[in-house]
Amino acid sequence: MTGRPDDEWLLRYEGYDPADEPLREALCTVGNGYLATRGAPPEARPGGAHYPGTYVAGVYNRLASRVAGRTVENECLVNLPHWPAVTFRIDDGPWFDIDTVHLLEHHQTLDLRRAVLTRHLRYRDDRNRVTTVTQRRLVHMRHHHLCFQEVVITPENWSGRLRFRSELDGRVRNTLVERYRDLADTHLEPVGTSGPAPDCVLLEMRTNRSAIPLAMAARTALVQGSEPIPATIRLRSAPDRIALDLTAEATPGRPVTLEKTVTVVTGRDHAISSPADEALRGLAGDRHLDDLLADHEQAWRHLWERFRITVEGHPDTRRIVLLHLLHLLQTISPHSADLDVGVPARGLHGEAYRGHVFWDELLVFPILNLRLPDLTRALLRYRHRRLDEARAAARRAGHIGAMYPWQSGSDGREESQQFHLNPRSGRWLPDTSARQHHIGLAIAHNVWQYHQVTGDREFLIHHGAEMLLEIARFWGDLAVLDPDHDRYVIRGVMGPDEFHTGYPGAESGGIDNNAYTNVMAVRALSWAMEAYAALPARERGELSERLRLDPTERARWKDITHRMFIPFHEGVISQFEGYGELAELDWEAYRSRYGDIHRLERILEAEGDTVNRYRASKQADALMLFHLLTADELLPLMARLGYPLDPDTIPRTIDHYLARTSHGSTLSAVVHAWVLARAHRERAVDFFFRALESDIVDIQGGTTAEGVHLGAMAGSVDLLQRCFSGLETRGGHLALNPFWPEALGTLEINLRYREHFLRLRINGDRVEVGSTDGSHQPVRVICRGQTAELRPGATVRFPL
Ligand code: IFM
Repeated sequence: MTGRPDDEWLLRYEGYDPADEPLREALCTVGNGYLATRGAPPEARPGGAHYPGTYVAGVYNRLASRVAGRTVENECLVNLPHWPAVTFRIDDGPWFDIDTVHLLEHHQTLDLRRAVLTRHLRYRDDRNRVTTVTQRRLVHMRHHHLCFQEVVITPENWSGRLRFRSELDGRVRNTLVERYRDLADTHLEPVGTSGPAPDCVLLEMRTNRSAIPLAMAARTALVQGSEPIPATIRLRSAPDRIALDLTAEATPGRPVTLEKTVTVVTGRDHAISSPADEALRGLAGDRHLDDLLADHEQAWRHLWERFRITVEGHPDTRRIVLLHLLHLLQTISPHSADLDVGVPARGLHGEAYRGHVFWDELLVFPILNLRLPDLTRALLRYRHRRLDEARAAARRAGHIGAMYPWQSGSDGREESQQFHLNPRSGRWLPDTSARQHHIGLAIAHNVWQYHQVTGDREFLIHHGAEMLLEIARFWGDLAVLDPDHDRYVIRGVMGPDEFHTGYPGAESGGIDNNAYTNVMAVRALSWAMEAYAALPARERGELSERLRLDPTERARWKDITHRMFIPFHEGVISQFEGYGELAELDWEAYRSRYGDIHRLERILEAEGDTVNRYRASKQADALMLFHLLTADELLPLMARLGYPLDPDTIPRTIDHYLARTSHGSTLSAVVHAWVLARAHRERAVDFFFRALESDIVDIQGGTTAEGVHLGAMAGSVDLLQRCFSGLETRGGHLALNPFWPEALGTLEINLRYREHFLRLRINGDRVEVGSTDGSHQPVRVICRGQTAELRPGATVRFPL
């Protein structure tokens, strides 16, 4: 990546190397929250260096496959037809193929301000003809069904017949991820093609199991300047693709432009009569391209106004922060509010984890809560709609309440795979990650956070309290009173550290008393009781009757919040009970033998060993407690449980795990930066930069190409927003306690808190909070013990 220091809004790539393409294609994805398209060139076919991928949020399909002698089912976010497909040839020469011509120049730029991808190249062919090609693409942020691809060809030293092929190409499968290549990958079946007008084509397909109809329509025009040019047009079609071939005369120095406008509609969309009908209606009308572009830019300008976060620091830092926000907004945007979708961990940018929804939204919601809280609400509704499925899962497991799935897709059933491939050993192994029941605790946390930030009582009354109570109920039931400890214990789970699937010798049975899980379960029980008490009497009575909640159950919950077992060893919080008895790993030996040991579990398994034997974590686990809870929250909670922590316990615990973590997940750097921010600012800043690099330099070695890491993207921004600034939104006021790294210069953030649009400015010397004009209630701002009332239109300042 390179960039001019003066333009942090451009992500530029110079040159062309097929080996870099998969990463670039993921990072150059353009999208609008409804759909996203990877940055594969329009002429690309899958295979080799390129992977054309388009994904519409929530369009999943389930297929059965045979792996390791068993039938398994996987639900996948479906790769949809390649709508940008445009290629060209000169006279009767071959169709353009970047990998066979002699390239003279190649630049690619993602304009972060407008989410427009531009590629510019010059090449010489085997007849010494020199041609300039410029390709421009966008997925419209205001009109969410609309996409646009432009290809401009300029002959430099030749004239001749220029033939374009503009296609909707349904010959796509889900083949991006090498590890999944043994799994069934064909999710679409053709329905029909037609050419309803000379410049227009329509492709209809359907997912072959979920039966979601899909239509794409394309209108293609050839212009010179802004004038249409005479062209002969031929329609070509096959069941799974349809194209227009457009031929015109080209002369040196006179650019010929192909403009392709495409609409994408699926059967999941609202306010449509049918996908095909809507796709064609979307192309009708005489909206001028310039107006559409202006609308698109305006929609992005409005979003950037809300999402403005800037640090003085280095321009590369600012660029990456913008890139992270861009990809967040291309995955979750105001369009998501109506879609019944969750937050796919890898964006709409690829096929890793099959587009599933995990707990990563924990790191995404803090960004949305303080800007577009109605989006968090919509994403929480995705969870609420799947509450019945979570209840059924709890019942099947012999429990009450709601057991949310670790991985979720269309209908909320558990989508974690039953077997996964260790690419190092080539073995398919049982996958026990569905034991990560802590996902439900993250959902409870998110409900509570949303409530704290917005004070949205209607949500709490109609959805939030029910989720909190049902989640609490599950944990209240899973916790059992253990006579040996004379405390409540939780057995057979997996913590956020995905290395430990069980104890040595019982590899898939889960572990007991994961400290993070036990503490968060206590929190969830407390939130449920608080929410219950906060409901208006009528709604409380109705909910209580509906859920058959009785005082005995609530009394048990209260007891658990005083008597939960938390394991310790060597003066630190144990990741789980028995962790202290595990062997120490010789980290240096493994580092020097393997170099990259992020995925230590794969290395050990391939060696015939198991990571379960060692004190080794993939990512922050016990340390998540210091990420989600401030010391003010954690210390009284632990004291109430009968574990008063001495002042050194937290730093000792941080050091203990820091030395024993491989950071095999990009979430790890975010959490480590957070927990180190108070005591080890420099190390925290190192982890912050590591989190920023997660995708742009693909620190996990090849994973970004399969989809960006949305949790790390949002989490790295949240480090600026809430961690280094010490921003908290508890108890109806705004608190700030900055530990601001001066190397980052001044921070400026736009926020929405309650009715206020705020502008926050922090540097090493002072904090400033300004509110825009309006008639809303003043808000209390507290900064390191100083309190001020912030009125609309006013600014409060605190020296540090
Ligand atoms: O949710 C994460 C998990 O914590 C670590 N493995 C990847 C998942 C999806 O990002």
